[in-house]
Amino acid sequence: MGWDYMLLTPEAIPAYVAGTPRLAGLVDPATLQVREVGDGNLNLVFVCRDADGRGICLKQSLPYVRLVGESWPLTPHRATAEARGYDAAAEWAPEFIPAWYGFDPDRFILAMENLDHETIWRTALNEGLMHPGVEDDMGRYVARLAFYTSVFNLEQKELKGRIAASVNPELCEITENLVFTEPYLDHDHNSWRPGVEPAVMELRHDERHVAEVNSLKVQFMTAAEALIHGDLHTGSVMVEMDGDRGHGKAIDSEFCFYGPVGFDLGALFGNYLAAMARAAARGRPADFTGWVGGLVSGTWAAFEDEMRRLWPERSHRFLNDLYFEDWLLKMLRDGAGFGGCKAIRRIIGLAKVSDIETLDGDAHVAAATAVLRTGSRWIKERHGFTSSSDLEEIARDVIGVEVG
Ligand code: SR1
Ligand code: MG
Repeated sequence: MGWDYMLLTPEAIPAYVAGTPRLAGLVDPATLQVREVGDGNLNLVFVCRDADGRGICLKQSLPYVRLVGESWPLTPHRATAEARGYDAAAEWAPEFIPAWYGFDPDRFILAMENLDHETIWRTALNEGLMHPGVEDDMGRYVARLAFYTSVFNLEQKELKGRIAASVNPELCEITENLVFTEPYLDHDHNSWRPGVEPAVMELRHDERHVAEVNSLKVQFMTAAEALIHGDLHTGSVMVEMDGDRGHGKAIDSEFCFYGPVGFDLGALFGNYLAAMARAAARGRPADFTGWVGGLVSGTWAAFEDEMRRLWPERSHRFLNDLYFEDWLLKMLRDGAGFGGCKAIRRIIGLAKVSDIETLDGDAHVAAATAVLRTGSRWIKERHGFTSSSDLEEIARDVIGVEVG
């Protein structure tokens, strides 16, 4: 389908803001300075600041995948899904997202707080910068959505209505293909450097590995547990320090839908794994590698703590405490499985990560291989995991340095 809506330009934004009542009071359109900063895979992103220093960020969906170009059309309604994610988080987890200024459904434009003074977490991790506490924030963010948008909090008809309204088939199809399918097939989207080939082939010829990935894919496609972010990698988190404590805000929820809670945990875990492998390759100091090596446990502990805090508020008393303990263990194991898949796709498939891509020569091969092997062990061994340290111990063994 062709799409007919006006794309924003830096020059057009002051008039757009002035003509949009919910935005006009936030900044002074007459003195607005605008920069296009979209360096992601999909969208246009504009950061704007007025002469008094007041800011706003506008994000507009393109009708195609920016990473590839107009040859890959993609529904701009992904902005509708992103708005749904922000609406939910603004209600239940507002401290973990940018201030949310609403959605223009005719032009697929999202408006939010300008975070141009903050850093993308992946960039900070790549540079060896610590933001301790962000891993805690993200665990609590996942927990809040998991609790408040699920059967734990919502009445049956409300829940069914939300599940139906949140289907996001085009974006889910990208994930189904890029995360769970293409890495295991010959596909134009795939590439790797020659030294990584043995580890790629190990995965592809490992029937147990592929069967477990199949199982995780079907779970991703069918388990409507809660409204999830859907793409919660370290490039979807903005970070800043406040004294000794780092703070994180989740952005870019366009893959949002009712799916498995463990998929959001796994996105974090899998990207922490890439950061660990990079930290080892770069020979980062012990305080940094120790912190990065403990991110999985940090996020898990915060998730668990937040869920335990919320559990007594559940609206359905038939959900008993023993069920909850089983559910928590399942989330840990799901996080490990999805985390393995998310890490592996970033090595083999489309949309690789700078953590590993910017390493050269043997360092790249060692880090990429370690991510593949750790990811595969997380996937295959997850059914026996009882603690987040199980994931970290495997990463430490495979990467071969002291992390965590
Ligand atoms: C075609 S979009 C490629 C990737 O970018 C997003 O961040 C998602 O992870 C998606 O898989
Ligand atoms: Mg994204």
